[in-house]
Amino acid sequence: MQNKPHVLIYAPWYEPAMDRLDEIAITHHLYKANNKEDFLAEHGPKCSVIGTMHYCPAALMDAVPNLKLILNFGVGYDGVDIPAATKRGITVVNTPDVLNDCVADMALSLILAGRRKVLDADRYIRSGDWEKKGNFEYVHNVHSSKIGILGLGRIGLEIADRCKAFKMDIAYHQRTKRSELNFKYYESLIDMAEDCEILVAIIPGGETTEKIIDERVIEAIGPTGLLVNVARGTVVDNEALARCLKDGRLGGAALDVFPNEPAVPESLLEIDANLILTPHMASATHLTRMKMGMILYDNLMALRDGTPFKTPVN
Ligand code: NAP
Ligand code: 8YV
Repeated sequence: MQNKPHVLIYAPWYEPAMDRLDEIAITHHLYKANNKEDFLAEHGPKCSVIGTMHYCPAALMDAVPNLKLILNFGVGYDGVDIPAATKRGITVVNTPDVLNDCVADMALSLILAGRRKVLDADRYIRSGDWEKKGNFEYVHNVHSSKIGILGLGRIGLEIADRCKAFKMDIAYHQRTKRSELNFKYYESLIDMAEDCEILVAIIPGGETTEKIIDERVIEAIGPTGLLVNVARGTVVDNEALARCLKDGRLGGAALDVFPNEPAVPESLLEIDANLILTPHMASATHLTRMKMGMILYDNLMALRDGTPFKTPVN
């Protein structure tokens, strides 16, 4: 094949999908290099593409002077400097839609496990407490409970569909009302949090949503309520969350995402009940990760063939 583009892989993704890129491109794996500066200086100028996951600052773009395309493995691209890319004439593509079901499945897993305290109950048996102390505590319903979805976009809508099947009462908040849908819309997040027993966040990260779930919102969800975050770690004030869980102002939380992954705030790790932590795995099934990778493959083909990109975000 002629004119194989050179791709700088900043961070690796699902290996079977990443390996497919080698059919149509020459890949340079920066994350494997001992001396990243030397590696960038040697290979950066050859590359017209960067492959990454949610991260590409302007400085990295500048280290690849012939850059035309950024492949972002993920639908969220909050760590990619979009204005800098646009200014430099670089297209950024992401992987929307193919992960909606998977992420919604995970959100429901966390809602069900959090509400019914499945992990605490498992620990209750293993510690011998069932025999020592008798039956586990009573918990709150999933069915018939009121859920507020923060972000009724592609994934939020799939979560809503699943909540309907679980006979939940569904509301949502975002900046734009979706008049075509029958769910109750709240103009104010705090008002929705006050009315709901479960709040699930599925909005983009970045400056505009930073700590949008602050101490006031967390308190509004309340002592019998559950917060589920499958969005980005930055959308929650995690220190306030830890305080509210510790002193009982919030009933429980289930978090798939954290501000500085893979680090998890110490204040959360200290909490041993009513808190479920998962390592950013909502889209991490073989099939979904392959589909995400193949969207990037198709976009790379488009660059090679001079045809329109499949999923540009700028
Ligand atoms: P989407 O279709 O663009 O939906 C995002 C929704 O968030 C929109 O409906 C938008 O509505 C709302 N929103 C945006 N900014 C907001 C704000 N400041 N306040 C309130 N609502 C706001 O995106 P998606 O494909 O569903 O993905 C959503 C996000 O989920 C991604 O960006 C990513 O961060 C996260 N995610 C996480 C995982 C994981 O593994 N845990 C996997 C996939 C995605 P308005 O514009 O009307 O406000
Ligand atoms: C992935 C995600 O975990 O799509 C997103 O925005 O956060 C997830 O699907 C991912 O991109 C791999 O890090």
